[in-house]
Amino acid sequence: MANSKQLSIGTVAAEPATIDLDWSTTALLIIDMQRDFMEPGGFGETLGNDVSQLARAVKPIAAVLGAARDLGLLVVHTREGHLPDLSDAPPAKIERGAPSLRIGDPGPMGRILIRGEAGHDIIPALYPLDSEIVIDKPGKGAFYATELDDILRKYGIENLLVCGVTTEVCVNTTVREANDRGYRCVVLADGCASYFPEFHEMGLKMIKAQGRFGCGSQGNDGADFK
Ligand code: TIU
Repeated sequence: MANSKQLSIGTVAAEPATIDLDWSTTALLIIDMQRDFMEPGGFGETLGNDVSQLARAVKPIAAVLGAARDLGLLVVHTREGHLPDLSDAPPAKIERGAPSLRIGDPGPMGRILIRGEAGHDIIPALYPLDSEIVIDKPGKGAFYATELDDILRKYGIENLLVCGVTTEVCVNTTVREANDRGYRCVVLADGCASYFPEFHEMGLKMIKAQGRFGCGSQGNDGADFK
């Protein structure tokens, strides 16, 4: 959560253009770095995906998270998942594809994509501090049916550094939703990943094209964000 440190303007090397951000109105938004997407036996794997493709985003996110904590930025983590009675999970979502296990079925990390289960939680390497905000979302976008917009406005946030998984699904949807709501978005390219490398690449290209929804930046070791 934002602390009382004196925050300043940071210049972030980004595409299509360098962007100046006032750190005091900037939050780090980490999308769905959950065991259900990242680890074998979770939702991602039940859909037939190779979860090892997502591991590359962990180190860059850890670096940026460390820098954000040092800087005193507001840090928000999201988790995709559903209530145990599935009342917030539309049939169209539960039915989709031909997964080996469906949302709500018992799996090795508990019921698939259900709040409170081990698989629903964030991976240990990026675990939120007690002071950080965790948003539970039933959809792909982090604003749909959540309190995220109210919280960001309460903290005076105007800019979002966005990372997480997957690039083309929950990151892209959230950045588009954020853009509609007036937030300046910088997507941290190496802090995002997809089960499909070509979708990652195109997902970033779509965001960066003419800066339509936001800019793309390498988060690298977090050095840009100090
Ligand atoms: N299935 C897939 O690629 N992603 C999701 O369903 N959620 C997120 O992107 N987090």
